[in-house]
Amino acid sequence: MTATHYIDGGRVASQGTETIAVIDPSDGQRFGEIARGNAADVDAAVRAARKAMGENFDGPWGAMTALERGRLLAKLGAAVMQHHEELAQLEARDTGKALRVARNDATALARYFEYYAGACDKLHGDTLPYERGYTVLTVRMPHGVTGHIIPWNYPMQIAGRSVGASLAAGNACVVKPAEDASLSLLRLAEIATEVGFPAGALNVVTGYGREAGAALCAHRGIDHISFTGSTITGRSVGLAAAERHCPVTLELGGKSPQLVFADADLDAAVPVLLNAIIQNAGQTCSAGSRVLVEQSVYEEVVKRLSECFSAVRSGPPADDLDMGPLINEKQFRQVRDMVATAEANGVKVAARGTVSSNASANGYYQEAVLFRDVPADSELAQREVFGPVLAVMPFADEAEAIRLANGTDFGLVAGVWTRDGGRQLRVANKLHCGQVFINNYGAAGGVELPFGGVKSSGFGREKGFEALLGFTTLKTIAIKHG
Ligand code: TXE
Repeated sequence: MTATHYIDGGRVASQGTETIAVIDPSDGQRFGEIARGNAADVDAAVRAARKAMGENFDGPWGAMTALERGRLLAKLGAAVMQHHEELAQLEARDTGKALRVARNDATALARYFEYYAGACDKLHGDTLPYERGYTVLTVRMPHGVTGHIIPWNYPMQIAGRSVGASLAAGNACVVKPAEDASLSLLRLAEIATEVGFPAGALNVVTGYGREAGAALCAHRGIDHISFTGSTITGRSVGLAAAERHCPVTLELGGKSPQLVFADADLDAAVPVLLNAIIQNAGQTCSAGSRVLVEQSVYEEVVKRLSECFSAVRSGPPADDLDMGPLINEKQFRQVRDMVATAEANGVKVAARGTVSSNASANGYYQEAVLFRDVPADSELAQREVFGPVLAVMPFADEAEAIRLANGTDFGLVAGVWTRDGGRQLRVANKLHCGQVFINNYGAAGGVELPFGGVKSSGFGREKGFEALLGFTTLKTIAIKHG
C-alpha cells in the first residue's frame, strides 16, 4: 500500500513527506500508512476538480448531460457490486466493523449510485406564473466543486450519499476521508476512473482534519461543503464556511430516543431497540441511544433488553459476531470513561455483553452495556456516547415522553412504538428531529429517505431526492417577450 492521494484521475504522492499509520482496531497493530495531506495537496485536488468542471461548466465533467452522468453513476454502482467483497474486507480491516456490517455498507454504497443515477435526468426547474408578457423559469445549476468531509464510522455509506448526490447534480467532488478510515474511499475513486469518470470529477485527499480538512473548508475553490462528524468540529467547519459565504450541510450526530408505549408490540420492538444501539458497535449517528418506556411495561422491557444485552458478543471483524472493536484508542477511552462515570454516579447497570475470548487484548473491544433508570439530566442521557451503551428510563404519560424525548440539545431521529394510530401521528408531529420511525427504526438504511437533523444535530438534508436539491443552486430566468 503506497501512501498517495487520488487526484486528477490517478494516485498522486503527497506534497509533504509525512504519513499517517493505518491501525487495525482489532489488535492495535499498524498495517499500512496513508498520506498526510496538506493545503498544497488540497489545492491540487481543487484545481483538478475545477478543470473537470470547466470555467463555465464546459469541462469534460461539467459539460456532460444529465443522461451521461446518470449512465456513469449506474456503471459505478455496478462496479461497486463487482468489487463488493474487496471493499467490504478493506473496510472491515480498516474500521474494525463486523464483516456483515461492512458488506451492508458496500451494498449501500452501490445503492446510492444506483439511486442517484436514476435521479440525474429527473432533476429539473420550473416555470412560474408572473406578469403578462413574461415567461419565468428556474434552472437547477450545480454549485461547482463540492467538498466532502467524511467520518470513520460509515465511510462508504456517508461518502456514497453525499458524493452520489453531488455528482448526480453535476458537481465535481473533493473528498477528505477520516484519518482512521480512508482506504475504501481511495479505492472507490480508482474504480470511478476505471468505469469512465473524467479525471478530476472525484478526488480524494487523505490527512488530518486540522490540516487537510481545514484547508478544504478554507479553500476558495470549494463552492459547497458537506460535513458529517462531531458537533464541535461541525461548528468550526460551519464557521470556516461562513467566512467566505460557502453553503454547508452539517450532519452532527444525536442522542436519538425510542418511545415505547404500553400498547406496543414488544416482540417486534425489543430486537429493533437492541439493534439500533449495537449496530456498528454503537458508532452510528442515528443510534437509538435512549429508550423511554411507559411505566406499566417498564420492568418487562428492561427484563427483555437485559436478556438481549447479556447475549451480545464482541469479537474480531472476521468472526462476524454482534459487534467488532471500536475504531481507535481515543474512542475506546471515551466510551469506557463515560460508562465508568455513570457507574460512579450511581446509575444502575442492568446487563452487560461479553468480549469473545479470541479477541486480542490490544484491540479496542467494548462490551455492550445497558443502563436503567437513567436520570434525564445525566451525561448518559444527554451526551452522545458513540458506543454500545443504552440508557433506559421510564415515563408516566405521553406528555412526559415527548418532554424527555425533546429534552436534549440534539434532534436527529426518533422511534415511536405504539398501536394507537392517533398517538403515532400526534407524537411524531411533536418530536423535534429530522426523521421519525413508527413501529420500526432506521428503515433498513433508507437511501431514498431524506436524513438530517435540527438543533445540535445540524442542518441540511442528505439522502433521497432532497439531498440532490441541496447540491444545486437555483437560478431564476425571467424573459420579457411582450
Ligand atoms: O470526529 P470529527 P472524531 C462523534 C463521536 C466521536 C466524536 C469525535 O461522538 O466520539 O465525534 O470523533 C474531520 N476542519 N462522531 O474526532 O473531528 C476529520 O478528519 C475540517 C459523530 O473522529 O468530527 C474527519 O474526517 N475537517 C459522527 C471528520 O472531520 C475536520 C461520526 C470527522 O471528525 C476538522 C464521527 C477541521 N477543523 C464522530 N477537524 C456522526 N455524526 O456520525 C476534524 N475534521
